[in-house]
Amino acid sequence: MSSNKPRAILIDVIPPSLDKKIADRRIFELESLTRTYGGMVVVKIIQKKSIPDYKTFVGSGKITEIVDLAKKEKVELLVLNNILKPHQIFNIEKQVERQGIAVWDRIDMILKIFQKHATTTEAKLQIRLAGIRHMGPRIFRMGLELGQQAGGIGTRGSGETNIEVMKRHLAEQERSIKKQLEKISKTRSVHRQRRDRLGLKTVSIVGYTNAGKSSLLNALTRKGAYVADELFATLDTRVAKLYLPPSPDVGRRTSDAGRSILLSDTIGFIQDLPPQLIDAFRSTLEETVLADLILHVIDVSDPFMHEKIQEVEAILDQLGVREVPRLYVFNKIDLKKRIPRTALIKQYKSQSPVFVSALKKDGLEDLKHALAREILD
Ligand SMILES: Nc1nc2c(ncn2[C@@H]2O[C@H](COP(=O)(O)OP(=O)(O)OP(=O)(O)O)[C@@H](O)[C@H]2O)c(=O)[nH]1
Ligand SMILES: [Mg+2]
Repeated sequence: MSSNKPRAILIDVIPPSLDKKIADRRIFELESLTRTYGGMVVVKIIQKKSIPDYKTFVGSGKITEIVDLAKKEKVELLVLNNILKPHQIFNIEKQVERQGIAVWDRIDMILKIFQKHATTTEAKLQIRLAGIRHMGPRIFRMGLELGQQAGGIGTRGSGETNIEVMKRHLAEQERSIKKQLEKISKTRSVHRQRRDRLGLKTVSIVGYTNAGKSSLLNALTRKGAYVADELFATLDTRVAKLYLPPSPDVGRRTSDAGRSILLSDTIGFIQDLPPQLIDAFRSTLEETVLADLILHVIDVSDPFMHEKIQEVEAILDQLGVREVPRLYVFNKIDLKKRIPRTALIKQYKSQSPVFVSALKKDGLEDLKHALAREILD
């Protein structure tokens, strides 16, 4: 074995009645996440179960099987595609800790990728906050179990004291991180007020992760945002100025100066985006909430395009973005031979669909005109 990538077993617990196509998509997405993290997928296990097991989520028989396999395959990582209760992760961990195998659920996985990609102070703080909120209960639980064990051998109470200390420590950390985040958020709102005073309209680029949001920002503005075939390549918000040409049919109603807008790129969405993360990233996403227009970038070559559109809309809903008008941008048209433009235009009529390739810089003029029509003319 020449590779030193962590070897991983992926496990997805799904309801027995789940459509095969959807089940495939779920495990495929977990594979992409694992690859983005830098792991190597050794085995994928789909476990059909109508009700998750209280103790181990997966079920004790299956877990024993998986643990044996993990030892045989010398993996370092078990990744579950579900959101587990702290005690469930703890119970699985107990069975593999001697082998040095880590157990992550979907939130852990996403947090690890975020950690890897975070560059700004704000993103790093937001991830630490989400981590405390996610890991916190697990640590209490572990403390509790240790406390009970300790109690059994006559050192009653010491465990509980430890829990209290840990609780206090985490609560203090959480408070301090929140304070720092508030400060950054205030600075941002000062920036926003300044931009408001300039009278510039703002457009927020949103979309499923890997749809091509940063590519589009770069193609339109040469801003140099980080682009990668990875999930969650972008974690901060980037704002760039964009000049919109006057529409030929409207003529020059506004002055040249009045034809600039601000375009912002931000973190991508994913199905089941853990609420802890939405919460922690709320201030980054504020930019989106307060925009004049949402530019929703969609990968038209994605077989799950329609599902992903719905999932992005659901997250926008969670963020309280309901009234802001949408413009749907179907990207990556270079990847698909036959694009059902007419059908898409009909289905998403009120979102004024536009078709582009950020990579080939195709359709960008149409997009600029559509933007101008929506917010300037
Ligand atoms: N073929 C093709 N590839 C594209 C196009 N636009 C983006 N890509 C590729 O898609 C991948 C993701 O692009 P990004 O711009 O990083 O996507 P993003 O939506 O910002 O992704 P996150 O920040 O990770 O959520 C990269 O490999 C891009 O090169 C396009 O129009 N055509
Ligand atoms: Mg990006």
